[in-house]
Amino acid sequence: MNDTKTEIPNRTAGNINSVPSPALPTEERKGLTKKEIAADHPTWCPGCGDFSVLALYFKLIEKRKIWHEKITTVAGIGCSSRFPYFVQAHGVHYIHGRALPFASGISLSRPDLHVFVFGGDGDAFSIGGNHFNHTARKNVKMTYVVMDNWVYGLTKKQTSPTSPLGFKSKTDTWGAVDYPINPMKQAIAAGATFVARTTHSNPNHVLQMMEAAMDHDGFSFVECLSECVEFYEGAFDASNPRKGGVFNLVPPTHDVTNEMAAYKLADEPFPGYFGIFYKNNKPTKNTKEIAINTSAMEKVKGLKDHEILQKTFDRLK
Ligand SMILES: Cc1ncc(C[n+]2csc(CCOP(=O)(O)OP(=O)(O)O)c2C)c(N)n1
Ligand code: SF4
Ligand SMILES: [Mg+2]
Repeated sequence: MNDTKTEIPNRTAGNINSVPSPALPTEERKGLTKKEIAADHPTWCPGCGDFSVLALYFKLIEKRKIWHEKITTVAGIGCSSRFPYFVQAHGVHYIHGRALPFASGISLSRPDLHVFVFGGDGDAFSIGGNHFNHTARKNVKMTYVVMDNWVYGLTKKQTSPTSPLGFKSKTDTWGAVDYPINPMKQAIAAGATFVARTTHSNPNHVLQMMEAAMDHDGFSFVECLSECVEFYEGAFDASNPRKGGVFNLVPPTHDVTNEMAAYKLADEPFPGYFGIFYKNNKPTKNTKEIAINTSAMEKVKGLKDHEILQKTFDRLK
């Protein structure tokens, strides 16, 4: 058994690069270029909204000079969840709906990294619905961007939990009859400590929201409308001024710390508002676990790993 342990530095809020990488030199390094971050050519349909989200993720990494070893990109299954394939960095394309528990493990064991999770409305709110609620309430530090296209794209047009009433799909040929969920209300009610909404058709806004989400010390959730041009064309036209719609920013008078006000904002009919709806600074699960671990390690100070194991076995006798 290895008795030498690598100290994993803890990052709270702020600049990801401010914490030195365990095995790498700490001298000033150049930020990555898009060429160094882009991997495979995305296989999305031409015109898919997901391209915009990926391009802005690259921009975020470039702008904030984040190094490969400082981030990880996690996803479940779906068109949107192919995301990690297209990023030249550490990442995981995991099981459908299970991206958040996997990401929680990374976040809790490597608090010096920033964990980004990308996925679709089906992945987040159908099969992954419970994981969404529990990760939010635990306030595990990560950024979750849900690319909401109101449909299951990868499996070719089934009703999703965000499809509006009347939407005709392969599972609802006469039109959807089940009431859709409201992702913003759900995130606020579940206890997410940062809740924002944006749309692929406004790139500057997407970048702004991803940056603010990354800087938040806690579970940050961003709903990003991302049009599926193949199976739900025009779904978000009413939110796009270039298509005759309106893009309304969250009013400057809105108090982001007021949960009830955020909930009310989320209740506005489509296209609603875009921006940060809710934000608070509750301690994260990461911080709490570090405190527990530190106090537990204090009790076994000076012991070798096999002696700690032996002590544990002795206690079980
Ligand atoms: C356990 C399991 N059940 C069902 C599927 C089939 N499946 C793959 S992706 C998907 C839904 C994807 O929809 P969404 O998350 O909205 O992503 P999109 O393709 O729209 O980006 C389903 C049902 C699966 N891969 N695994
Ligand atoms: S099917 Fe829809 S969501 Fe999937 S890549 Fe094509 S346009 Fe995008
Ligand atoms: Mg979808």
